Amino acid sequence: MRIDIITIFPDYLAPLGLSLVGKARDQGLLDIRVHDLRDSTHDRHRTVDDEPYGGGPGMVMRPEPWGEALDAVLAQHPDPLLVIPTPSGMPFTQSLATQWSRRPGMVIACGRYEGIDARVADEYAGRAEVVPVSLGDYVLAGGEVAALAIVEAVTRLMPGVVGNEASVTDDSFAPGAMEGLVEGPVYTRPPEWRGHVVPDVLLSGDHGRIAAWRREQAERRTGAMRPELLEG
Ligand code: 6GU
Repeated sequence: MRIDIITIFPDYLAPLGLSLVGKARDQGLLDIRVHDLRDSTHDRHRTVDDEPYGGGPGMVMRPEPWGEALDAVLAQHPDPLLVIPTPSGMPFTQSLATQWSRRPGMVIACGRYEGIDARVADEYAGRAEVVPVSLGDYVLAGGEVAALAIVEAVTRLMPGVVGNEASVTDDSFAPGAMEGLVEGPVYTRPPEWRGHVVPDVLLSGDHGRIAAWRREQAERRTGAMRPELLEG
């Protein structure tokens, strides 16, 4: 999979050299390229922002650098998907991560300030699938942290990126037996730690009882932490 990320803070994406994603890059499963938006400016101060038309606080990212950067990068994508992280986007879900993990690649446009001039998304809607996405109902200072989250969620679903396939299919939010529930508690050795014991059932070797217990724990935790998931 080919992933291009455009940002004014390329160093923010350094963690993509680590862990599962870093290993997948080393193995040639993933081709991630991070681009500095300021390389697509032509003024002495490498300006990427300006005041909002209509007034108001903060600054808006100018369309011209985005146009130059996106023209160059999208031309290298046969089936272009343009992801724009923004708190005003659609929720980024496991379902989107699964769909995107089956694509040849994506471009992620990381905005800062109050966002990117809206004409940029309009311009590329004719040439790419443009998807504004949000991680949740809070405001980050820019799209870079969201890009890290999206790349990790998508690429760990690609064949060969996570060693144990079951650890992907058993995820909270993965389609399957526990669909719609978050995972319950997990335990490993030792059987007693600081007076806290591992539930007996997990040591019983009775796979039927263990599965039933895990299901009940998942329902209990979902009710406590995410009651809205139990509606409908
Ligand atoms: Cl995707 N971007 C920004 N800037 N803030 C967010 C977000 C994204 N998701 C939640 N808050």
